[in-house]
Amino acid sequence: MERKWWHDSVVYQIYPRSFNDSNGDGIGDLVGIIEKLDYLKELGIDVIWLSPVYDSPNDDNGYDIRDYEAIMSEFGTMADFDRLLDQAHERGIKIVMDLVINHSSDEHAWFAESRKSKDNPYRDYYIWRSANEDGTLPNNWGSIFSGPAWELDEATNEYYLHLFSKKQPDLNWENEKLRQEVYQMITRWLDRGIDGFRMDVINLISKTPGLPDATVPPGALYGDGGQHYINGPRIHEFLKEMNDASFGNYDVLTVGEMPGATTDDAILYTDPERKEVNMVFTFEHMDLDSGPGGKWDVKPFDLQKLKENFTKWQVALHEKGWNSLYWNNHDQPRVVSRFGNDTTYRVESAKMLATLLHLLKGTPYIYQGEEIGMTNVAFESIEDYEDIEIRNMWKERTEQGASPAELLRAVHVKGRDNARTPIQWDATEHAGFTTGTPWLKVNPNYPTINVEQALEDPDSIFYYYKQLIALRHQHDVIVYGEYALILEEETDIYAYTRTYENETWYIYCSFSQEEVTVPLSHDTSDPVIGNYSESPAGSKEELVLRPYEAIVYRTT
Ligand code: TEU
Ligand code: CA
Repeated sequence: MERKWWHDSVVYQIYPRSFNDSNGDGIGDLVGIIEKLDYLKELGIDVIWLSPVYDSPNDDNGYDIRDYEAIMSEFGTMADFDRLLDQAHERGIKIVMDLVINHSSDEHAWFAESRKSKDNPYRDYYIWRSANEDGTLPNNWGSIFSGPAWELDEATNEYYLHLFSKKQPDLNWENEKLRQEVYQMITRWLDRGIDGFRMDVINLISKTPGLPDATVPPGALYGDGGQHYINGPRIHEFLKEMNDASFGNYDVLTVGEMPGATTDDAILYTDPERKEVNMVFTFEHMDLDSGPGGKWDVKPFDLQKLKENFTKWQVALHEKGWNSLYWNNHDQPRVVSRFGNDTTYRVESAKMLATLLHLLKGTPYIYQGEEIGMTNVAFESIEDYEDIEIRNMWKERTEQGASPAELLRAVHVKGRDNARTPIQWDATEHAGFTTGTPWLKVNPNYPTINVEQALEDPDSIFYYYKQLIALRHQHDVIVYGEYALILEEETDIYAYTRTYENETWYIYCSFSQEEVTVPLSHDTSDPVIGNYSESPAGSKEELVLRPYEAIVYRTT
């Protein structure tokens, strides 16, 4: 496998709105990020992925872009951006931008033109259809943010497609002119010196021609349009074309966010020979605790399913392609609350989960606050939530007669705002995030869980992440070693090996609150890293793992 700089890199995702506010308006900003670059340098990460910082009316916090080549005024100016890029580069940190090109904002100049008339030169930049003869919507697809995927625009009495909110009309990738404009925009950012792109729902850009109706899942209000837009008919052609015309000519990182991509799809997307993208974000492990009713249909976490899923991805992409590794992002609940234990064993389980993920093969992504073990939040009132996905879901389901108490419970477990509460920098008011009023309330646990505390405590989650990142930089076995699942039948343990040349690493991770004894087949005199300060008990044949223990051995 040809070595690439992003093979042994660790990425840190910043959601700028919630990261650090430098001017007291309650909203994180670019200067706020610059102020914390030394903190990230201390952690040891290689790359920052910036969630969107482009001009936006913020219907979906920047995932609705009004101008791809201007900076959101709340976040600062283009000069601030260039300074951030320089200051990061000076510290050896690269910057990857979010690229949201499945849709734009309805306030984008293209859409303003497009909606004016049916013969406007920009009409075909978006997906317009008239109602069916019987007056029904062009098709039965639902929006991912509730309601139908079509919105009537009165100026021309036609509907436009929006897979997300009404303020996020889908771009028409069938239009060659639109595609070329997008590629030129991408190239201008690359020429500005950025180091790559995280590509928002990029496998949704090609829709089945004719936009046929989709099957309606039992109990659902709308058809599951995903059948006609996930990994659609021209997706590989478009990605290859984009790669040729833009980022393929630069030594940058590209990661496609790809709901519904299987390992077979991922091999096609990430095989370097095919020149599409470097890696994808799969959703499969994020969907393991959801039932057939979707993300709000909360199911208990099943470790055996996680083991099966990670193993499938590790094995499938070993020879060809590349994995990305993540527990968290701005759309997902906090992992320590989700798969760990955020009460009695918060520190242990956060470190255990970090060990499990960071010793796998692929490029790890850390989401802001994960490195100090930030947890989910449970606001008492729906009014305290800002996320459009939560708000739209709430409106639709309460109108359908769902129980508000049950919905609120689901929001507490799965809502995206769990990840978006401001970063807890210290124990002062509003967690040191802002001197004003934060745009979203801080998690009330900030007096105990915060960066200042973590930096003072040598045993903190922060310093554990720092060690894991450093290990990846030092050991090829982590970067390139072959993966194998071991102790498959142990339902509370995730254990695996990594082997490279003559070296094998053994990774043991316990998800149990009790002690668990597992059989041993190797020497334990040389532990690499673990989340308890004393070595575990046991013998030559057995290892006794304490609650949420993670321990790593190596043999050569
Ligand atoms: O997310 C895509 C996506 O599929 C999510 O909306 C996901 O379905 C949802 O969060 C699960 O609850 C990307 C961005 O990461 C997200 O923040 C945006 O809202 C979305 O695209 C639209 O741009
Ligand atoms: Ca601010």
